[in-house]
Amino acid sequence: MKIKDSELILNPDGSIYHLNLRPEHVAKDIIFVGDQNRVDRISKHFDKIEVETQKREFKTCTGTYKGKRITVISTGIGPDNIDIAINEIDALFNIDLNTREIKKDLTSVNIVRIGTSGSLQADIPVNSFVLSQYGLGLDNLMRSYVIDKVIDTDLEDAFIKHTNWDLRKGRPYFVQNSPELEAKLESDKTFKGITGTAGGFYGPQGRVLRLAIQDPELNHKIDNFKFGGHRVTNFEMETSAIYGLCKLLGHHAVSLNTIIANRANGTFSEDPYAAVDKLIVYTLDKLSAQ
Ligand code: R1P
Repeated sequence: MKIKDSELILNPDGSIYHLNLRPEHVAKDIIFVGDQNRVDRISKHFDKIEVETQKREFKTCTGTYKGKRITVISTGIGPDNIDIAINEIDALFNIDLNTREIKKDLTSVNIVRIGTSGSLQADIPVNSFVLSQYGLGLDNLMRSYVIDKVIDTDLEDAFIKHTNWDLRKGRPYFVQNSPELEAKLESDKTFKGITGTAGGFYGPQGRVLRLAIQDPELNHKIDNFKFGGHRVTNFEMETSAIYGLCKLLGHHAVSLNTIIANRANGTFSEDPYAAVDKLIVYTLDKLSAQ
């Protein structure tokens, strides 16, 4: 069935609406970053640059690192941008943009997020790396899709009970990463756990400046939630949307975050820039390894 012009929007040069990319511009190994400036900090390590483009917060560079073709895309802040980035990347691979029909043979890509994040656990210090085994969506984005087959409802029910979660804020959901991609990216340098994805930076992550928050005890309840050996390690704003959309569309995803703040003991990295650079080189080497 042909997808209508209003639903799959293309630019005059045939590129997809927000990302400004055509199918030949994107590698099957894709790195997501939040900050546009982080794209150059990754691509400066490339042997060769093939394509660079930017529209709004979506800045892209495709090139090779140690012979491996990799695309880096900045998504800006938040799960709403992840919805755009992953749906459009999937369309570039799995929808024929000329006929506007879904292809018969679908392609699966790898998506690795290199992000920054705040730790909720005192024993996961600033400058360390966290690999998210699950994304915990506190943001509602995935509730717009049919997600029953990709969410862990046992974790969900236990979390709602433990935190006495107010369901007027929506229903939290848990989605797993790609264990195959985790095996490629893990090492003794990576802490592992559940990453909470919030739909905002202040109130939704329990930060109080001038506004009172709905549940001042929530962060503490989240940091002592335990289920089957899992605990919530960190907070950021993209992982659960990446995991949910990739699981539904058949792509592989892992989120890696540098811890720049420790919310449990109130510390902040003295050099977050250097800490992120270490995660960049770590990830490029792991992704390009045979
Ligand atoms: C908030 O400051 C932003 O930083 C974190 C959060 O997820 C949010 O996007 O990640 P990035 O550094 O990748 O943007």
